[in-house]
Amino acid sequence: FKMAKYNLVFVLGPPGSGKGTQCSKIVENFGYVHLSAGDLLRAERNNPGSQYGEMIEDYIKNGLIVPVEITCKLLERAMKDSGKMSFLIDGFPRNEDNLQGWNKQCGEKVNLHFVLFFDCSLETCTERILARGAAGSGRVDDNKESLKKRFDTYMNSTMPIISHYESLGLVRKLDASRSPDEIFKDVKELFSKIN
Ligand code: UP5
Ligand code: MG
Repeated sequence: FKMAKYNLVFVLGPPGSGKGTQCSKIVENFGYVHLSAGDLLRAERNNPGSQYGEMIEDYIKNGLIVPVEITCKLLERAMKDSGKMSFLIDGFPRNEDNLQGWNKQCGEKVNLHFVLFFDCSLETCTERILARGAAGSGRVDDNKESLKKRFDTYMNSTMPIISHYESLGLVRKLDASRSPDEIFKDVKELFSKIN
């Protein structure tokens, strides 16, 4: 007897590289469920019943990574509640704590197809995010000061996780500085090859 495993793709890349944008397109075309760890944390922060609201707000404003126990619990719950089996996990795992916690809590229950890595210069990402902030995104971290901290965290904590998956041969790297449609052409090819 073998338990059915969740099908998984992790989606990583710097802030503003287009993870959310491409995930929406993948959902439309390939029927995956999109779970953005950041979106789940923001929803939890806005949940008046949550004991973690203030803490999450603080971490996000400072571009710091929330302890994995919280993020993992939110992801696991969303996976269960969806009733589905195939997921894009966007913006996670972002550091060693995330990776260890995830492997311990969920590693056995999932089949990781690959890690989709959106490679994009920090200059391009900055332009996109500051434009989004100026247009009224409402995100507390779409400002110059928070963005600098988000980039620091990305360089110091998330890049090593991407290297880790690279050494396992699991990274699919795409040039994310192009237009959304151009990027999606390559994304489509990768997903067409699954199964
Ligand atoms: N845009 C998108 N693609 C474009 C393209 N090809 N050309 C031109 N413009 C493009 O896109 C960003 C903006 O760029 C949008 O305006 C879009 O229209 C435009 P988006 O698709 O939103 O990019 P994305 O990579 O998703 O950017 P996001 O800002 O969401 O990235 P982050 O990784 O910073 O945000 P996330 O929500 O994942 O995390 C936020 C914070 O939550 C983290 O800093 C951290 O504090 C916390 N967090 C954790 O603690 N743990 C986690 O596991 C996850 C998050
Ligand atoms: Mg996003």
